[in-house]
Amino acid sequence: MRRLLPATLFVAAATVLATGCGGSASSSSSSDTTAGADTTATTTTATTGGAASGTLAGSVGPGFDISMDKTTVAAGTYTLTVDDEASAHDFHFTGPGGVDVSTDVSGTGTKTFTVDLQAGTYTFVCDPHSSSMNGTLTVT
Ligand SMILES: [Cu+2]
Repeated sequence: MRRLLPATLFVAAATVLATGCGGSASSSSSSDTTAGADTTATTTTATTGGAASGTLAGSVGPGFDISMDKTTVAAGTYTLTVDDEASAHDFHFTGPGGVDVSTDVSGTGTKTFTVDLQAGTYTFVCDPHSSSMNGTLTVT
């Protein structure tokens, strides 16, 4: 009987140690839950950062007219289609981010450009008649 007593104490001590390990495992589970929350936050950020996109239509000529179909758009990537109907005018679009696209003054027809628009003010002009043939596009 006296020999069993120390053995029982040893088992009890081992059980306490095992429980201690179990406690550590629970802490790890808590960390996993936190990581899950981070993943959710990342997804939310990606949704918020999703840039707008769409189409813009510019027109110049045949008279001394130049225009764009929208005056304000959200930042994003747009397909700009320009209808140049005059051999005396061009449609020159410039602004933030190095955007600088243009049709030819002597040429006519439709030209398509892909432009990455940032918040700010973009300008479109007919270069030979920029003082009277111009307009702006506001990007928010
Ligand atoms: Cu012009």
